[in-house]
Amino acid sequence: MKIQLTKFITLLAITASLGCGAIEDDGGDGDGDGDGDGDVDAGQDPDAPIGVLPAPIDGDSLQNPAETHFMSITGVRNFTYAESISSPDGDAEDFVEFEFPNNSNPIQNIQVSLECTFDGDAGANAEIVVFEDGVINNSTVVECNDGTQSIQVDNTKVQTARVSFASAAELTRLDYSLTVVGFQ
Ligand SMILES: [Ca+2]
Ligand SMILES: [Ca+2]
Repeated sequence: MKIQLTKFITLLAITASLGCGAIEDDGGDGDGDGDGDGDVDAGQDPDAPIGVLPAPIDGDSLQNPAETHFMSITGVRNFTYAESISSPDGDAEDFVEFEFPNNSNPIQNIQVSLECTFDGDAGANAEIVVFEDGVINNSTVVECNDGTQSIQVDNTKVQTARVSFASAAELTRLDYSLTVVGFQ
């Protein structure tokens, strides 16, 4: 019994000294933040997305877009919408609606561009996809900073552009400017 007790006390002493050592090491980092976090922070330093601010939730959706533009050759010929999204936290996607007058030819050629500035994952990418009457049109994808793309839409339907991330490995914020030109 006495031997076992001695061993136990010795173990306690070792554990206590190890604990003290760990705390001293953390203090040596000079973080000032405190306990044990020093190790985790050191491991995530390369990420450095600690300063990335998630985009505020703005509550828009496919059914409730942020803006609606009625475009015509004599009225609104183009528009620009500047906003932000972030992933995986914050406002994940934005929606802007636009509509053209019906024409004898339902095919409407429009120009779309998406200017992007990312904060966070350097490899992140985002894109615009256009929904027509609420149905996704997979042939109308426009990626970030890819210049002005000409796409076809159906002017008998209502278009909704969705801006969302194609990929983001860590907390990343996108400040973008979406431009749609319906009539040159
Ligand atoms: Ca937004
Ligand atoms: Ca949104």
